[in-house]
Amino acid sequence: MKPVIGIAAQILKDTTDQFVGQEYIRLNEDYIRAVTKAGGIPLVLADLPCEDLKVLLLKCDGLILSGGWDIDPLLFGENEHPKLGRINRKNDDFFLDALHIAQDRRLPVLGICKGHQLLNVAYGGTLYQDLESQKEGAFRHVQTGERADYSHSVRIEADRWLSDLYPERIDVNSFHHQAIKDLGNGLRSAAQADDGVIEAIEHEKELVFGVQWHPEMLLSRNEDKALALMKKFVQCCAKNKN
Ligand SMILES: [Mn+2]
Repeated sequence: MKPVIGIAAQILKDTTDQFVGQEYIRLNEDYIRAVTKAGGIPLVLADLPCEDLKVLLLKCDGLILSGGWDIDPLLFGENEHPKLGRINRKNDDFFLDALHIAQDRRLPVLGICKGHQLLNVAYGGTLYQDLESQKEGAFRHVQTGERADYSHSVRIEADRWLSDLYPERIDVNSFHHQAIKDLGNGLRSAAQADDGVIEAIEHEKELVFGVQWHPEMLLSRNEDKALALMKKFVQCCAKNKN
């Protein structure tokens, strides 16, 4: 049977149409397509009371934390930097709840973009709240191109979860305002940009992985390459289930 992959979606306040202030559960369809093509069955998870979230995660074999806005700096012991972007604490707390349940169940977890940063914070790490002003020599990591355009390259580190999938250097997209500063406990870098920004992580012992780029958005450009990463995660969930 195919593994079921829970995908934690974002809570977003609408500011664009007639329902200003209305909150929406939003998940880019790319995630659904990517998990399906990688051989999994996606289950979209919304912000629910913990006991209900537990019931849904009992049906899951893995968890994906999706992309979204900035993370509340109080979660890593800092006050707001003047250039902190849009945050939604409720969303961060929901992601942390889902992660803690997945950890209790020893489910594999993949964080994408904000999800990758949230993993780092959950393991006690810190973030650059405004990468451009806080890290000297940082490239622009909020690209102006389309979602499947490449923005910068990353160097894949040896003996990591991505190293048997890709050559030493690959091009990726980049849509993040924040980035990992100090790594969380038990986490190590799996890929870095040339400005030193950590673009992928893995846990030393647990089945916990993160990527700062958006592989699901790259499906339309180079499906095999983008899918390799998703397939590896979905297969890890299938294997862990047995
Ligand atoms: Mn980047």
